[in-house]
Amino acid sequence: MEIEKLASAKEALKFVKDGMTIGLGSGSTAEIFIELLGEKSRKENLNLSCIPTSISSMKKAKKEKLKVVGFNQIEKIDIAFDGADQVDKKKFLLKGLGGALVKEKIVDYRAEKFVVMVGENKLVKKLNGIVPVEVIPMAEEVVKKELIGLGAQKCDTRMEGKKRFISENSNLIIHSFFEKIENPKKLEEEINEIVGVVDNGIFSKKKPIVLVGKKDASTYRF
Ligand code: A5P
Repeated sequence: MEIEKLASAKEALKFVKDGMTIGLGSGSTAEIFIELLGEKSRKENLNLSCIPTSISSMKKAKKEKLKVVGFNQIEKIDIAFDGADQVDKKKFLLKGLGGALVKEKIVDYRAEKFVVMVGENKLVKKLNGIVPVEVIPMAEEVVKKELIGLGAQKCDTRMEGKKRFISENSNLIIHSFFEKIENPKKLEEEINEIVGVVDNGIFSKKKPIVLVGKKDASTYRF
């Protein structure tokens, strides 16, 4: 698994050019990428500005001595690099099992180029399974009912031990389970139309460049 992640992150590094503003995703693959980016930036003395999608990515970037910026300091995001939980044949994504989906979508959707780094184990024919949905806490139960109305077989509030998991935006995350997602675009929109939903883990509106790492450390792109 690690070999696959490392291979895709190494390949992603080839897209980095001096002067770029870079969106940094979240999760283990993104963290590997951030480490490699730090090394490259120091070695080649690059001038990069990085906008992270979670506190952990921000901490990692700072540890790597990368310049961390916010939206008020930049004109545009040249490129964003992120992992994913599933990628289907049309390059629709499921993301957010790390709980950072809202900030990830804010950054990834706005980037001029969006690069997704995954191992082969993340590839599926059709998206299926857990769709994380970030909700305003008071709407927790009503949103669950409406997700069931949209076809979810099950909805559980994400927990952290015995307590509800709280996102970095002070919201709850509902793990809604969809056995098969026939139309990711439609479902992404329908879920986001539910009043009380902040956003969900289906990423269908920005076509990424997908870099797939294999067990033998080779990569391919689609
Ligand atoms: C974080 O919220 C997620 O969207 C991650 O990008 C996703 O869970 C992939 O994580 P790994 O790179 O750790 O598999």
